Amino acid sequence: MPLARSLSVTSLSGLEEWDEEFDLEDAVLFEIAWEVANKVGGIYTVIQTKARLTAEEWGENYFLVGPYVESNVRTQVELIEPTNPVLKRTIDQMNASGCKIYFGRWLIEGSPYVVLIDVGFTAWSLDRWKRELWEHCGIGVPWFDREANDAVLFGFLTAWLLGEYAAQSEESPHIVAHFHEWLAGLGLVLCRQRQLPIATIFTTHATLLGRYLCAGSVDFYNNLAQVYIKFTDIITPNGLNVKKFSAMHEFQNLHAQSKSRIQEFVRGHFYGHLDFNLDKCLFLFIAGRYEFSNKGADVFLEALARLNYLLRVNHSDVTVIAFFIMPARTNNFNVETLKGQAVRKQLWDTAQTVKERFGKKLYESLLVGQLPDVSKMLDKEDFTIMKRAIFATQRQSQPPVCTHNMLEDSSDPILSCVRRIGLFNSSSDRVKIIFHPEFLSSTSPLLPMDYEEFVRGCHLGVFPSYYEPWGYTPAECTVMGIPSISTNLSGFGCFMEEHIADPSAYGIYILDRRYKGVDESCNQLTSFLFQFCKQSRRQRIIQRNRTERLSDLLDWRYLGRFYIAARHMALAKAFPDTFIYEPEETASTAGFRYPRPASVPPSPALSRHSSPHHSEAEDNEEDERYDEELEAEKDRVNIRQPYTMPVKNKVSA
Ligand code: G6P
Ligand code: 1S3
Repeated sequence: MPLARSLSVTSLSGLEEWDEEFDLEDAVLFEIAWEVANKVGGIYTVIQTKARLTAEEWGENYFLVGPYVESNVRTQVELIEPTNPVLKRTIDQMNASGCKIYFGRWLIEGSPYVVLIDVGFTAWSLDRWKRELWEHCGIGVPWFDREANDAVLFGFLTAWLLGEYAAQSEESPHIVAHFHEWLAGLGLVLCRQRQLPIATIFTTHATLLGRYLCAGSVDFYNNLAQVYIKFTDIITPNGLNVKKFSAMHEFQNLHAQSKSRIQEFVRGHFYGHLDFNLDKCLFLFIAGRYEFSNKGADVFLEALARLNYLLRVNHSDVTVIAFFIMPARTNNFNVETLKGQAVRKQLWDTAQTVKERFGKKLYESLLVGQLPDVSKMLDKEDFTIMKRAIFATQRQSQPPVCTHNMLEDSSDPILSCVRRIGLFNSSSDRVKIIFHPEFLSSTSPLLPMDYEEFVRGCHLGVFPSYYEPWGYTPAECTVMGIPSISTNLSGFGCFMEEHIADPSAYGIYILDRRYKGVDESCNQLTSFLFQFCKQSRRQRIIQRNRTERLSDLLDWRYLGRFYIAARHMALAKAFPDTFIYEPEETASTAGFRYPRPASVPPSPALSRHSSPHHSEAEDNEEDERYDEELEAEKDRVNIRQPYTMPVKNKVSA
């Protein structure tokens, strides 16, 4: 009996409402990745954020398959008995044959089912499976490579699972198996080699070849034609689960709250050197896998040195603090950094003590009906406590560039570059650097914030990547209403360039790294940064509003359609008698374009300043004008409906 499932995609501002009903028959979807319930990098974000939409579409017939990692399961997964009788028989059969397979619900939005495979438990089969791989597929795997060994075990076990599921089914089922990245890819190879009756999809998120060639001295992009031998059926842009706040400006409030926490950290880090105005301080950051040139940290540092020069010669009162959040090998925080936060805490405690003593004297005075003698409110002891606290803020050295003790300090690429360009956090520098070689955590004694809170508190994310198939970091900034810089060599940058008429007006700066040399790209980046520093607070607020309005474009509710099209394509190829694929499904995904914002001035520098010289009346008048313009922009986006989605997804045999 065919099961009818309906998918309803709610209206997105400016993007077409998409409501369709289609019949997936008895199809079952297995989505297989090493990062299912196992955070390693960006693939985890893809799977985890997409789960809700996919679960809505496939319901009880959607299974994620990943590795069993006890610590992850303890915190993220509720183990249960398999609900689907065929899958239960499959797992029971495999467990009876020497495997250890678990079933549960992943406790994330959408609560998808997960099948978790303990690859270590079947490690005794490794040599046999490697031999089979060599004999049947001509693929050799070195014996000492842990990652490759895991990939072999995971691949054989997933192929076993899929084959067993097909065998246990009473009628021939329509199985779609979607594999992510090479760590899961062997499963697909084996499905094909064993000729399992399964529709298969493979998504690559990055290639090792590209990563290594780009990080080396090869002119990768000019030789792409020679290394690129396989074509791609569909490009599936990565989406996010966009959180909508009931109050439109809540994300602006969150920015202010998180920024004040970063400011608190900066007060400690720069103790004794707080000779800059924190209210005029802009927080920039780069974050991600520590691949110095692939992620563009080299270009960022160079541009920061040039920005420092520009801000100095222009006597700017803006200070830029650039955070580098990239994990490297360390042995914990360094003493000077920890001391900074301890000194700040001590100053705070001192101020509280003196305040209490002051308050007590004030109270005593009022009790006897007298106004206090203000000159006697602070006594000698108060001054001693305060002087001692101030003495503690003296330091001989500059505020540290790096928050941790690096194991490879002398050869570390960021530190070596900082030494070369001389950005040592001295008083005369308008650009300061903080390298935090560890991912952020809300339990850190130094900067107790998780990544999302930190991003919200910053002003600009800078991701000048050279090799970046997609790049989640600028996308995450966008949905939080934080402007960012990406490049036309990143999937995200190209996607935004294609869909937005004037990206920089929306706080999406796209650096040209494709047609410009490194020096020219550095100049362009410097110019973006310098222009950004020249914006007034009001201009930044307006820009953040525009940035946040792009969220819909990055929502899985919109981007999920590419995955849906991929599955239809795979089903139609494997089961042509039951499913057909309409090529318009993907063709219809092109074409949408956010128009230039109606209120945008030709350049942000031409927008008005939030200067104290403005009268309140002027401010109100301008506020109203901007509000009207912002409304007008929204209307302009809303009336554009250029999409036609497929209506015919399936025909029965
Ligand atoms: C948000 C808050 C405002 C605050 C502003 C600071 O918009 O709602 O109250 O003034 O952030 O912006 P800035 O770009 O200077 O951090
Ligand atoms: C890859 O992770 P990376 O940082 O090694 O996959 C991500 C998810 O698809 C993608 O956003 C990124 O560009 C790739 O490089």
